[in-house]
Amino acid sequence: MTEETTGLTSLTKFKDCLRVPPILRPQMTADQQYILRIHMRPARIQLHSELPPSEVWTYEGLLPGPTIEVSRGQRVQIEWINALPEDQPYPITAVTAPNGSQNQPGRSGRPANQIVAALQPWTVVHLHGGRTMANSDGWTENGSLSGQSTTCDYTNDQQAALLWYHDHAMGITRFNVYAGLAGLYLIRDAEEAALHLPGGPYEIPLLLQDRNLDTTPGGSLTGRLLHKIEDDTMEFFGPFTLVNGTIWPYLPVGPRQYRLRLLNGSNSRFFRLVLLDEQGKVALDKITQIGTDGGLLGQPVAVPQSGLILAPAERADLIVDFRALQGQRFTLVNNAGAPFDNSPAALPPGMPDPENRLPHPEVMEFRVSSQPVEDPFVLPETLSSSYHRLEHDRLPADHQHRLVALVEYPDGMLTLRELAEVLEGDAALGEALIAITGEHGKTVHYRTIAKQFEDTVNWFVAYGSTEVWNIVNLTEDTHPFHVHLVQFQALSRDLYNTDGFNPETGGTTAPVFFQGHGTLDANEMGWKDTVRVNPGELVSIAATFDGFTGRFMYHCHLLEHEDHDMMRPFVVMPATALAAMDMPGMSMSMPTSGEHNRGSPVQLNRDRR
Ligand SMILES: [Cu+2]
Repeated sequence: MTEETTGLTSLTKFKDCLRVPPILRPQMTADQQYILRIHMRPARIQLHSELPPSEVWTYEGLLPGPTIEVSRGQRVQIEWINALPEDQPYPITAVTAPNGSQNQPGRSGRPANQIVAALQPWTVVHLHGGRTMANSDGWTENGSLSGQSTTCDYTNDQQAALLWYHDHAMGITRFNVYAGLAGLYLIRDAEEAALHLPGGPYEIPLLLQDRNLDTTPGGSLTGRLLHKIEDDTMEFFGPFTLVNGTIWPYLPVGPRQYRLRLLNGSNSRFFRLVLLDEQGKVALDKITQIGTDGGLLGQPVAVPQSGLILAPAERADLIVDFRALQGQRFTLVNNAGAPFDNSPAALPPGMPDPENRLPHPEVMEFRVSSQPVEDPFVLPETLSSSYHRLEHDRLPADHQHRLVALVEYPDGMLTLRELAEVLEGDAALGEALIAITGEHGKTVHYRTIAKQFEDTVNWFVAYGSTEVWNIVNLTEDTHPFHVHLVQFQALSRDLYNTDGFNPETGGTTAPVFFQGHGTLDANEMGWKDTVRVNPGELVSIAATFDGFTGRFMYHCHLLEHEDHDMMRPFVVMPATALAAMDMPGMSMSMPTSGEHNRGSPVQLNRDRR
């Protein structure tokens, strides 16, 4: 039910109807090409009917941007035009506020950050989840200035999926996306069409984002977007939840099945979504998940009873069944605390949890009409017959392994540390080593070969090869690990005791050691481009690096982490070119027959067989 919370610093929940971004389909030009021109421009948009309009940056004046819809294999050129004015102040205010203040709107007595206030429009677009050629992938440093544009070539040669496009500018992604630069991108294919899933008005994208707002000296909400972090918390978490650009909307639905396409487009907030009926009872049995980041699952799966977890950038393709629920209302609520570390909810779903930066758990409301409707749709038992589950032991025998550690230093700096095995005969350089003991008791020592974006490229991937990337989390929070170019599958989620890691030195005083196999949820088995790595976990993912060559990025998708400094480059090249490239590190990169390569946590994985 609607809460009566109107006041100077609060807004009525479920007052405004959900908006669905208009669909933009590329039209064929006279010379048989599909071309779109998309302008980034400022706009003034009401995020809630009780608020003054907010200044935002948009694609084509829309928040979120228009939903671009293409067919599989339909090659489209998009000219991304930076039409953001040079002579206007940056549209958002940023502030570092006292600890404990993130639940409140306003700057909490602190001055606006002047570096952010002085930012110019400098943008680059990345199609997240897209199998995209390197020079169209939105390399973070290749930004455009006001008045300039970049043309990207998207071949869209991948299965039907919900992707999204968003800004990726070096150092300021968190501000540009926060200011509004994000939109949805749908790829359709024949396999999906044959299922006759609920479509048209019954297929609804839901882009979830948290935001904060500035206030007047008297405490009234001004509508101005406020990127508020705390003295000791670099991640942005805000009290207001927007769905498709509207704070706490409602959606009228019929008593039928709907396809909901969810995306968490937040900077750092995780959602663990629960559907509640009017009595506050969990109604997750009404929801079936049919797809993940990269497309449809093999079979429909239930959503975990604790809720559907979506880290920033993760997507879920859902069928929600409102049949036989005429006249009822359902509330979608979040029960994930912030920062998220995979802890269970502290309180029953729907209860405000301000201690965990969840002052308003509500996301949106569904209002089922009383009018009966025809709904002949039957969810098929098989969704994607092209789907196949990857397993480590059935990967090509010569697959490469790589290892990266997620590390937070005492000064709060977060890094992706690429690790290489210390081999007998390597000189001891006095550096801090990380020792890891695998499942069968073998201990391997690793040295750090890169920890910042600007460090030298180490990961050269042979085009067409399949690799296993192992991500071990030595921090206390969950990080969504995102890889450009490919869709991967999570192979395993193993549990490690990380007490022996010392963040002061960046090394271990005692080995980090295996202590059990964790579980991947049924709804994580699909094709992914972003996977959650919880504290104390080693998550292994497998991908085949094909389609395109060139320099790409992988990174944490908490935007505050991506900007500092959890992002790294990798290069995909033909194996023949790698062989000809006489450089140190080549032996780490070349697949060899029947043998894993150095620089990998091979022993950890070989022991598993
Ligand atoms: Cu992170």
